[in-house]
Amino acid sequence: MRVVLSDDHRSHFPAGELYDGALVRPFECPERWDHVVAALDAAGLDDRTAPGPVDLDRVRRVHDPVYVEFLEDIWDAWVAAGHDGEAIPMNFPVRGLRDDRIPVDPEGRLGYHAFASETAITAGTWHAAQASAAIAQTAQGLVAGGEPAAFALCRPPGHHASADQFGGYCFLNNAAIAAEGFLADGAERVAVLDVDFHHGNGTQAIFWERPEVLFASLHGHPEDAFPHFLGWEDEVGAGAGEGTTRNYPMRPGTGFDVWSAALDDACGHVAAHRPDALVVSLGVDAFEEDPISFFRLTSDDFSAVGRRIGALGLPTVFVMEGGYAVAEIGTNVANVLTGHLST
Ligand code: OKP
Ligand code: ZN
Repeated sequence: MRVVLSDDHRSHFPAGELYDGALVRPFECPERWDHVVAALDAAGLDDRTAPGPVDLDRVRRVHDPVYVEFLEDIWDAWVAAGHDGEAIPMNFPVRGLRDDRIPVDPEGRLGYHAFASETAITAGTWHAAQASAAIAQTAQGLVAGGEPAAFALCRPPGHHASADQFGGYCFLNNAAIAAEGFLADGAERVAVLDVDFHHGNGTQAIFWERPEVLFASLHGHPEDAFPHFLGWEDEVGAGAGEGTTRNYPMRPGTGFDVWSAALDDACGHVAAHRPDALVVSLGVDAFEEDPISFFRLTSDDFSAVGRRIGALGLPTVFVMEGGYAVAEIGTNVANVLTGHLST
């Protein structure tokens, strides 16, 4: 399996994540990448490819041009306005406030383009976000060109980013960008299967009314887990896209018995969609020891996840999302990929 990766992710690493009333070292940290690379080495997944330059025209098939411009210039605008610290959004156009005007002040722009406060923007964030999207695009191009599967080792992750909002450690929606890439390259139908512990709210919103893109997500129930305001089972898409969104919210303590039944069901919907390609939002935070999640998958279970996805027999791009048990993240990712390769 081809692995697409680059070192550019290191330019995004905020000093602070707002967590538990304090600024802590972010859970989403560069060592996650190091551990994944080490485990890929150990598993013999050594067919490495550097990404090409990001295709921003294709990024704008997913993201609002005004949002792309925001990501491009917010750091400079923030510094020019006299701020010294990292840029953290703190107030938002929620119920009762207007969301039909974009403020000029960088604090207002930040709030307009964010849905949560844990994710800081730094000098190197845009560079890393573009590199991450380029990795997804390059992996997608390899699979569109005939490779059976590729792994996009994206960092920062993407599935919480919507057309015009960042948050949950995500800026550009790498999985959605890969899915749109397949359509641009001639695919008629695409499926996005999101196995990250957290609901892929951004991906869901992007494809909500799109009949050609099936989105299925397995995640902690929004009543119990971030992002808290999307991901109920009754969300199935709208308009022409009604029926092409599927949600599997699950409760604290969920183990592989229940989780894998949901995966089977989701895979049934993927197969029924008859996609030309599959994008997997591959977070491994469903792991039992993940510090910010509450499912109980073991490292061995992740091999079975890879085999189940492989049984679909589809051209597949795996896109790295979450996973915060840093010491085990590599093993869990490698297990999915080797499980997939074994099919
Ligand atoms: C990103 B990805 C928990 C707070 C959650 C944000 C988590 C973002 C996860 N008390 N903080 O989906 O792995
Ligand atoms: Zn996650």
